[in-house]
Amino acid sequence: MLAPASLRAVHPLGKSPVVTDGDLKLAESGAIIEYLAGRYGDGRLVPAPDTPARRRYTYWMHYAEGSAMPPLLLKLVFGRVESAPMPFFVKPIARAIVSRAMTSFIDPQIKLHLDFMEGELGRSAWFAGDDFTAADIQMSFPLEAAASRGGLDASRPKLTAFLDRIHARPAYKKALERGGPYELLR
Ligand SMILES: N[C@@H](CCC(=O)N[C@@H](CS)C(=O)NCC(=O)O)C(=O)O
Repeated sequence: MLAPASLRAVHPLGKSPVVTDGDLKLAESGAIIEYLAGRYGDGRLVPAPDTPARRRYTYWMHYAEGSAMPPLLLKLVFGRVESAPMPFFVKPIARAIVSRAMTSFIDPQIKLHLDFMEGELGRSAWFAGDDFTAADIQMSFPLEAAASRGGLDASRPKLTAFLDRIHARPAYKKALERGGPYELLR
């Protein structure tokens, strides 16, 4: 599941996303989005400083990769253990560990976060408030991952409507046209 080694030529961690802009090489999705919004956003997509919307914006910008993503990544990695090559006598043990990790920690954590996010989107249309911001772009990724492997479905109408609205944005469609379709790992 690793990225191609060629990405290490761009950044030592060899992960995506990574952008170059002139001499600048920048990794880390949140840092990239904040850079693009600051450099090219012309005041759009970021709430004014020292406002409640800005505090929420900052919170969700960090929360996406700092809190929402880790259990979804654990789910992905633990989910692969069963199909990984291993001696046959180890398989039942590995399966038991995976099952225990999933039921006692990973799945409940994902549910906790989904419930929390669903509740927060009950407060306003977008994560930072009534206006779409760059934090919504950052939040769309863990929610895509949750829809793919974390059990996010129509039982959480605010979150699924959020993803629908993200997908309907002309800028999102344009990005897919340029970058090509993508599929998240399950
Ligand atoms: N926290 C980083 C995560 C970067 C990351 O792990 N990217 C994944 C794809 S979503 C990746 O490149 N995985 C392949 C690898 O680690 O080789 C960010 O938000 O940019």
